[in-house]
Amino acid sequence: MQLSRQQLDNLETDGFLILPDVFSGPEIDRLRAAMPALLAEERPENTREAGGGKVRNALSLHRRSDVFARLVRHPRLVGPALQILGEDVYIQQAKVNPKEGFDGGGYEWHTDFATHHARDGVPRPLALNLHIFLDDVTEFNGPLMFVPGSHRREIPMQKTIDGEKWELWTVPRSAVAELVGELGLVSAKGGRGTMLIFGDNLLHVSAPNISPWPRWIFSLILNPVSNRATRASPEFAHERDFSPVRPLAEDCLLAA
Ligand SMILES: O=C(O)CCC(=O)C(=O)O
Repeated sequence: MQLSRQQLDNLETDGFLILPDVFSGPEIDRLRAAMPALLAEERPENTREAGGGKVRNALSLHRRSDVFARLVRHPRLVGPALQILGEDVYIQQAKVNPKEGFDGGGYEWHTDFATHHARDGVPRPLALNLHIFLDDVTEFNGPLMFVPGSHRREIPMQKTIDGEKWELWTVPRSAVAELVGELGLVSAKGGRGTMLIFGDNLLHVSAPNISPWPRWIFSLILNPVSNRATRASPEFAHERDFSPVRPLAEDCLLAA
């Protein structure tokens, strides 16, 4: 899959791009069918909500499941990333955030790069975060919210702890108020099968899911091989195989 000139311009201007109907119903069903067994595993790659509740992030899924091993090499994910970055990329992180109805926690205001830089030693904010919506994502069930154009600004950061023990560099609320006042806020909504792309420097947040509906998303972070991590973090937080990802065939999710 290749993005149009207009889509590339929108990504450049806003820092994110929402692409409806990229993955089909049967493809999403195939991914979701693998999840109950993965979520039932007691292992460090399944982080938990604060207080040890439900799974918050199910990480390293491409090393735990055949269907996710194929998904991270899917041409509809890898093609646009190669097009945008113009160089080889490796898999930095692959996860599902299963933000359950009533119980799914939120995420404080942050840019991904602050953590990638401070914790993992990634030199530059080039990584792309590619999401696939495994449920309809609405204003009710905890969508990500972006400050469009914030990826071009210098934003102050502070170190905090997310979930039970995850390091997350967040943005002081005074700086958030100023940026949102000036640039506004957009919530990333879309039907099941929507794909979302956003850059490492984009300011974002998501509220807890207090609706009755689940909001599961798959998230793949692809980073240029030339921009690889220089510090070793837990492998599920930042994968250590820096070999270039090569796309598989269009039908790779349903063929096997
Ligand atoms: O799953 C969410 O609601 C937030 C995810 C997020 O902030 C991220 O992928 O950087």
